[in-house]
Amino acid sequence: MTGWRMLHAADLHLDSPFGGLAGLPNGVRDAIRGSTFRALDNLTALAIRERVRLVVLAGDVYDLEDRSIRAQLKFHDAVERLAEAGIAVCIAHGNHDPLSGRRLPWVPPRGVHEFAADEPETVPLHDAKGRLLAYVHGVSYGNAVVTENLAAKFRVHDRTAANIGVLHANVDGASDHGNYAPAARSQLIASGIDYWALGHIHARQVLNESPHIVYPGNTQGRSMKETGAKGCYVVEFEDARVLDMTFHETDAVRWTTLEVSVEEARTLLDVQELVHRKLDGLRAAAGGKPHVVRLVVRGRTGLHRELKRTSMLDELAAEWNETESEAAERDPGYPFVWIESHRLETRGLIDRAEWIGQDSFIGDMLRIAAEIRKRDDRLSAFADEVTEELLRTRVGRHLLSGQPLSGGGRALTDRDQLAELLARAEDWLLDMLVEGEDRR
Ligand SMILES: [Mn+2]
Repeated sequence: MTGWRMLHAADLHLDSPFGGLAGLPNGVRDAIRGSTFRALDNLTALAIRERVRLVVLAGDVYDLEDRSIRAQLKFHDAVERLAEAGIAVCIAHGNHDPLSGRRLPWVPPRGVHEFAADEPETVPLHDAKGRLLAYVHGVSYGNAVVTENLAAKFRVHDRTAANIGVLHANVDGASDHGNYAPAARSQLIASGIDYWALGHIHARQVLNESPHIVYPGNTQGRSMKETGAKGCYVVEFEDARVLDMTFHETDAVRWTTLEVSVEEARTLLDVQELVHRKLDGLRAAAGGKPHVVRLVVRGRTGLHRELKRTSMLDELAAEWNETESEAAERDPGYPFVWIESHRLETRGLIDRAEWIGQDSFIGDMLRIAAEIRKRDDRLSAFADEVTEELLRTRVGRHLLSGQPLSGGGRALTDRDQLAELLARAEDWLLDMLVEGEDRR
């Protein structure tokens, strides 16, 4: 029996342009601009440290068809370091880096293979003693728009060794990504491939195990749409069998949304302390990695109106960022936590019992809601009447966005979900109406 390891990464998007950084201080901006390259360095070091036999890269190594020279030089350098360490590298190009793009002349070192376009190629992989470990099958995009089912062309001819499929593809039509090289999961399962090393979808996901169908996600987040840890998988094989796989972080800057509840705060100073503590906590938790943060302050609090009226949160963010920017300026390795944007989503404390007894519009509204809540038939009548319409509106989406409710866009049928939606609608109206009353 032979145990061996493979590193699977995709969507490196080297030299991503990162729009909208113009206003940022140099230290922060430079770290973000350089992050895709730092992630590549982390990946290379990881492969060597983990003694992998093979690195597979499943497309979008570069960010644009018109790949930058800097990106190509850095990538060639990384691949050469891997080859020197005796690691085989197989590269399939995708929609962001098709073979038709502008390329520097480069003769890949021994043990490095770039798959050709259109028809899958098969590369045998051996260990240091010359024993066969695997067949690596893969295909690149010839141009940026490939709508053909490339996965259907993969052929397994020998199952005594591991069969690995390297492909940039949209499996089961994930709607938020371009539908390139569309393939069905069932088809991949039936293919005879033991491990599908996919790229294209930037969110990490394991679609199936034995055979494995895996998107490792991108190696570096590039905006608030790509939050959380980013990296790659190290896969452990025993002969042809996948024993285990472990996710490793490679990102150099982490994008994240930070929600801070200020329900326990009694004063604005408490709010500041809570927010500061959470921001510092981020830095500590990720072992000193810089962060770009979308800050959301929420919770029911007696401070709600004061927070809304004053610019306290704006000032807090500005002061925080100033300190971070100074530190990043002094030390390029400083793990800054940069507040990219902030949002106030607190709500006021409302005495429901007092309002429900009053002869007023608010009182009527609360009594009607209580009546609906009491009986299931009324609740479903309420649902029939409003949800279909409501969920098509901005208000409806707002009400749904607080917590995951399944059935977005469709009528809700589950009783608990309906009750929850009703409660949210009631809270929301109450907040607006009570504030309107108070202001008079
Ligand atoms: Mn991509």
